[in-house]
Amino acid sequence: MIFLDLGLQPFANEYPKNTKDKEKKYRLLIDFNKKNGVISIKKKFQSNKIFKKDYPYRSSISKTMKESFRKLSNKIKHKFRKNKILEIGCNDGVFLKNFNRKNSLGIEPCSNIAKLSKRKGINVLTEYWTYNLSSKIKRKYGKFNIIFSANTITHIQNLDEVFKAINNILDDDGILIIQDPSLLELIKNNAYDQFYNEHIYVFSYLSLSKILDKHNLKILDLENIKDHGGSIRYYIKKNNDKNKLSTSVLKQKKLEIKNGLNKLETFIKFKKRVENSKKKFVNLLKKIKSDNKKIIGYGATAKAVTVLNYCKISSKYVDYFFDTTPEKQNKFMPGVKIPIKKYKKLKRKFVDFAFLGAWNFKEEIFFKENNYIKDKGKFISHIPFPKIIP
Ligand code: DWN
Repeated sequence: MIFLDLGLQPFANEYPKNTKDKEKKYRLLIDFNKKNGVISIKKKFQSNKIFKKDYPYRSSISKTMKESFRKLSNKIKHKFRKNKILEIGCNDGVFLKNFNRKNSLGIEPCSNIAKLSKRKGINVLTEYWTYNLSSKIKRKYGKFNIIFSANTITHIQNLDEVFKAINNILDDDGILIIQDPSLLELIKNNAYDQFYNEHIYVFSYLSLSKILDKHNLKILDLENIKDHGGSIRYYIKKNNDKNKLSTSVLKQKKLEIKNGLNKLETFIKFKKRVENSKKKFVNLLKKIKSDNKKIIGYGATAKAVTVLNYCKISSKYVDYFFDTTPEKQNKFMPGVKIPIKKYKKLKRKFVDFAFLGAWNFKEEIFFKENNYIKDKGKFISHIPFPKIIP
């Protein structure tokens, strides 16, 4: 059942080089599956249409994520004492660089990004995650006792194949660790910008556990983490009656039921809040511009592409975006064609307001821009509702 229409959208990570470049567009509709509670985008794209040889997103681009993956690596080494590790969607090696190169393997289909991992000495296969690939890997490397995947599984259309392939090469006693944005946090934060062509699914514990059930996999433990505006890290094993569910799993299940994640009404209420958010955001920008102030964007994120195109915000409101990613600089925000410039520290002389495209890194950004804040520079965030901060 479709509950939200975010309008005509371009592909999030395809930054045009010129304002006249033609872009592919699709209608971004969000669906609630009454049977299993899965939230997905209606129009689903195959991985090879999105993750190609010039993918611009690098996971190591923020200190926050580097630190988060470093801490997880230490935990895996000390708590699980398992040493043969496979990562699905290893990006630039931000996680695997913390492990012994001999016992680890990364899968990354975007060749430009895989190259960055290889430069760190990591063994990487530039391939899409499929059942055939898992069989090929099993023949060459055997099974793995840790399989990790961050912000990747939700990007692959065929979940049955994803988990069949994982089952094929996970040791009987192995652990699958996956982390992705939490549906509960998305709903609480009105973070509708987590929906775009790459985020095919947004999982809740309730929906993911149902999908895993079919594959004889069970979530035994989970952690709510701050990554990407609120994510859940799931610890999953092959189903075995001896394995007990942790209290955190039971707590999450209760919380999601209490917050109605299994009911369509919850998402209809969410849709109304999203529509309100759009009105407030547009009015806020209009008011600021009527006072002759300058607004720029901070972080040319995939999320910001959804917001700008849904709210129809062009360079009439936001002059340009700053971004630290070389692959995005000197290009334009998809759809609305706002220029993206190489990042420079914010200066009050040039900027009155900065719209936080990368709101998920608010703490890191505020720390970096403390002089701008001291000089009474302001940020705008649409999360959890449009407002000026501080
Ligand atoms: O799931 C996905 C997530 C993990 O990454 C992908 N589908 C695509 C991507 O989504 P995103 O673009 O919304 O992710 P981020 O991590 O919020 O992007 C941050 C952007 O902001 C990067 O382009 C780097 C930039 N940035 C910056 O310019 N200055 C980030 C920080 C912290 C900064 O200080």
